[in-house]
Amino acid sequence: MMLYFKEIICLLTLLAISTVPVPCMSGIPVMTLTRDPTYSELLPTHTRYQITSLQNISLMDSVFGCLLRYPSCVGILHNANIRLSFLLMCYLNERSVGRTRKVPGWIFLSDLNVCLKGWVPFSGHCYLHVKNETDWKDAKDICNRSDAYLLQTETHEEALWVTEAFLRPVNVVECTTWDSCSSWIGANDFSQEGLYSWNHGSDQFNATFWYPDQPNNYAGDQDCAALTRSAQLNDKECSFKYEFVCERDLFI
Ligand SMILES: [Ca+2]
Ligand SMILES: [Ca+2]
Repeated sequence: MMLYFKEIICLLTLLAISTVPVPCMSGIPVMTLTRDPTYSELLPTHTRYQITSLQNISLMDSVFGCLLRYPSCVGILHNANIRLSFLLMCYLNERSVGRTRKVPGWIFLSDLNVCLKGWVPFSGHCYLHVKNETDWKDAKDICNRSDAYLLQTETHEEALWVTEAFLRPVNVVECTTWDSCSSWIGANDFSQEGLYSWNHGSDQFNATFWYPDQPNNYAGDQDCAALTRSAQLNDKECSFKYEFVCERDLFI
């Protein structure tokens, strides 16, 4: 009971919307929810990143739900006028908000310290976009040196989010072909041609969202996988230079 009481005190402190991180007792995630004035009255364009919507709910109960019931929750969009909350698995950003759908009464609270500085949280993991173009092995090594691993897009939902959050949009001047401006991911078919596996951890490679007619092992020399800007996968020469994304567990 005392444990529960302490958690409530901690969360009440968070609700003061302090910009100073508030230490919580060990055993629950240390999170500081801070209002983000940039997106205070805007609604997300995409609904697929919403964990759930909560009707007839207070801001305080929304915070409880985000912190204690949904490990992938990193942001809350709340409208006190209509007592409606959306729990979000990612931050709002320039590409994910609808600037023409301005509706009064919304506030957005983002969690600012579940990831290291510069890393972006999404659904239980932290991501770092490295814009330096490098070959697959160097990309993997750079991620490993940061206690992370090269992007592991197990689901299409994750691939869509990474694409929207980091990769340059289709048709920008410097990205003239369907596979240019892709990002390396941590998968290869080194051990058996055509049989892809993740180079980190023990998860099975179940990704099915290959670009049409890929992997094609073009010229017999494509053994590393990349994420295209259409959020699909392609096999590519490992010596090719792409930008990349590192992934790691939440910093909690
Ligand atoms: Ca191959
Ligand atoms: Ca290919």
